[in-house]
Amino acid sequence: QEAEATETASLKSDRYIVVGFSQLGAESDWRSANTESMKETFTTENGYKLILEDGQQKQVNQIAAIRSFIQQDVDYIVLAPVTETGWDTVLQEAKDAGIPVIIVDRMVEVSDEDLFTCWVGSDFELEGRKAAEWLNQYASQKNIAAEEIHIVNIQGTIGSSAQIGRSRGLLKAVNKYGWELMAEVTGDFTQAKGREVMESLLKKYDNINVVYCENDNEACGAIEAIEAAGKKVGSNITDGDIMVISFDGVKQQAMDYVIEDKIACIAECNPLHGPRVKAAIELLEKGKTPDKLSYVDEELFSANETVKAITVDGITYLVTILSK
Ligand code: GYE
Repeated sequence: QEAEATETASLKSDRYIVVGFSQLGAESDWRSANTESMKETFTTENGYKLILEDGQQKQVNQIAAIRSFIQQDVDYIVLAPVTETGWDTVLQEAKDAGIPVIIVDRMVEVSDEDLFTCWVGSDFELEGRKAAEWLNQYASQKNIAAEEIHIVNIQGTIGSSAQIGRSRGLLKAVNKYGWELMAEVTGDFTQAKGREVMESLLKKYDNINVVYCENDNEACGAIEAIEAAGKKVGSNITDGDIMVISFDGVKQQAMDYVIEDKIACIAECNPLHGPRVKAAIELLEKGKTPDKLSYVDEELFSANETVKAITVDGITYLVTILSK
């Protein structure tokens, strides 16, 4: 550790800005793209030294990483938190050490908002509401009654902002439109777990016709399970098809599935936060205050031309129709 501290000190004397990044893991294509974006942005050519720690889905590992960043006296700590709660103590330690903390992607739920400097990420509940509203529009265009819609939700990592927001977005629509939500089971945002969970859901329920997957990796896994069970993924949900709805729009296979109509709709989630975090650091370096919360604008992708636009809270979003 002393060696680390000396190394950091010498880097500082070289006038690099040292950024300690606690990434939560490597569960999905979204996550890989997010890590890549940080690595590409915080290069020595750009005047940075990035110390990257992979938390492997465990908050204890992330807390240990933050503590080691504090010991190394980094200039900034960037945290992509696995879940929302449980950060107060370690963020207080960073604050006491005078190190600004930038939260990225998922959010933290803390007793005092001053425990972090700013946050960049997505409005996950809005993503969920947009995806659910796409389904509502689709059903009304096709004259499909609410009672005919039987949904299972393959959730993300329980307690993560992306899961909480997307599940809430769906639940609001279920309550509003009267669809049947048969099950909510976590798929941990991975393809393997998505497949496994879908396999068991198909054994348990024979009338599932919509699968709401909280990311693309789970969606790809669910599609494998559906096809292995001899069922068809598609949009004719009153005719035996199972419709897949998903989030991210990062994984190439998922985008291909959209074009093949195997994924009906993807609510985009943008992982390219490196430049956004850098912009915040640049402001802080100049003694300015970045916005406390910065949300990224995101689209809906579909190859199905039934729904051209949706409206949530009075705001209309055009659907980006990917051509076949
Ligand atoms: O949607 C999922 C990833 O927190 C927004 O985490 C992120 C989510 C993303 O594993 O693919």
